[in-house]
Amino acid sequence: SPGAEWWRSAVIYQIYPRSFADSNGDGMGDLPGITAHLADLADLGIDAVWLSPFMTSPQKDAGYDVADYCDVDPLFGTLADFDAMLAEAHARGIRLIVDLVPNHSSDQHVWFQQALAAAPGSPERARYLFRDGRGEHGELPPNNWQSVFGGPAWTRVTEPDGTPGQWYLHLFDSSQPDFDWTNPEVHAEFRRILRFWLDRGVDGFRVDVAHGLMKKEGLPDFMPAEDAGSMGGDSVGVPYWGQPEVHDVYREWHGVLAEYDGDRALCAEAWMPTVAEIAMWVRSDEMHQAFNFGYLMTEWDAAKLRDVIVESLREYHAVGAPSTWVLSNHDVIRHASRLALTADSPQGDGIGPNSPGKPDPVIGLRRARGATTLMLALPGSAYVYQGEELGLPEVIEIPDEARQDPTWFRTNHERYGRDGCRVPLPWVGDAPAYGFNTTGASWLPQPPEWARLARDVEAEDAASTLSLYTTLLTERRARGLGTGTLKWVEGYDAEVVAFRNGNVTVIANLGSEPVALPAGSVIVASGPLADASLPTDTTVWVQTD
Ligand code: ISL
Repeated sequence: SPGAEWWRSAVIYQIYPRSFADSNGDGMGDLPGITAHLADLADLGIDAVWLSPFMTSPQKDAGYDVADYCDVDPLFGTLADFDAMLAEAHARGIRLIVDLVPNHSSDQHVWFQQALAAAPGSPERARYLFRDGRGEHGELPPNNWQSVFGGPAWTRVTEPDGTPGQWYLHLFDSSQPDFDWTNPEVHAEFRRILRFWLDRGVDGFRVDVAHGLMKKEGLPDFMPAEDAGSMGGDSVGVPYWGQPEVHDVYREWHGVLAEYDGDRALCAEAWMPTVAEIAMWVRSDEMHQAFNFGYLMTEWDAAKLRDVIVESLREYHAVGAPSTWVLSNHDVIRHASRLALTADSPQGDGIGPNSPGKPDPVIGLRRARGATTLMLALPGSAYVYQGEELGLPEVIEIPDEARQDPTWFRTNHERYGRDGCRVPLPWVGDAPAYGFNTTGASWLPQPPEWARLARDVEAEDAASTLSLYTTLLTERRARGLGTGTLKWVEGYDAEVVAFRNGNVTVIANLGSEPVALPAGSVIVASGPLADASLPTDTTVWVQTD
């Protein structure tokens, strides 16, 4: 597995702990469940794990609402379980990065509780963004910002004396108050949190909402997109995304990580509109990586894919970093469904009860396998979201009463939210809860197709998606594709993506006509090949020297 600056070419597997594996039968995945399956992840051939939040939390946003940053939520286990998991991962050569949520805490965090009990203008309030309301009696929110999950981004509190009082900012749910990152106390606290996990041995952090920590001074009203354009930039008008002061925070954290040996790394989660804006969080003295959402958001179209690959290599190269590649995560429609959707937002909350049509599962899976076979041949680092190695689709048929994502509630059921990509994994086709645990309990219901998509079933099938991922990861590592260089191959139709990386020629056929295979031996194909030709929606790796 990669050594120095391992993150430049690593394949990093995202574990969403509540849905991975449940050791105690309460229907919620946990840390001992992860430890028990690390051997399976080593067999799959990944280099590192990114673990979504497992810290103490009331779980209003599935753990992205942290009440204690330096402890494990009892749902998931204990700090001793964490240490055991980390030791087992390291023993197997798997690095571990953990999720850090610095934009906001839970409203149950002791600092927020202290802020509610303290007076306006107090140092306790100054750790968050409390403001007086507008209107004669302060009855209107301080500005017009909207929550990402829907509804206003401000909630009014009742003061300790019982009167209606100030408002606090929450870019997400009202249970997730935003910190004030102009306050040095907040900086000091997060340096302490970083060191707490670095001292335990983690290899780095995935930084949640990395583009949101700093807000424009004065918290001015948000200018509608039309006007923002006339100010000269895509996100220039958004006063809470991508403010330049955020760079200071990441320089500070880079310095903290640099005090530790072993190439600890920071990866930014920053949903900005262009690859260039995403890449701006990466610098040799700031973040090591940023998720390439430009690639994720690209539809199944050869010209658009070529363009985004060119743009990604250029923009990340310009900041001295490798590109990352990612197709799925816990916030977006699983790519085995998304790539068969026509005109929807890739974010899970983009589909709802009134969305047109349902993605075709056969086309979706074929394209997902083709897209992954393309992705894992690209130079740079790749992220794999738990379950995509089984070809799991988005689960759309979840009973309304079982849904848990705050988006579902905050939009009055107009958007389904992101539960459909978070359904607990199937490990055993013929077992209670498909082997997620032994009791059959599951925090979200699992659909019947989990029986044939279970890990043990796919492990026996050479044509399964699990077998495909295992071959791709083995060959990627053996051939050093992650540290290679991409060279475009000319001479194919516009609907074909073709490039070389080392001795591997990669051909993806997104057109409707079969494409002739180049001379050489086939290493791996995302689907069946017919008469030495590459069918629609299929990608192949051919050794051509
Ligand atoms: O800001 C956005 C769009 O411009 C959102 O896509 C936003 O960046 C994204 O929702 C952030 O997600 C992360 O933080 C959320 C949490 O619910 C997600 O699960 C997490 O990945 C709040 O902590």
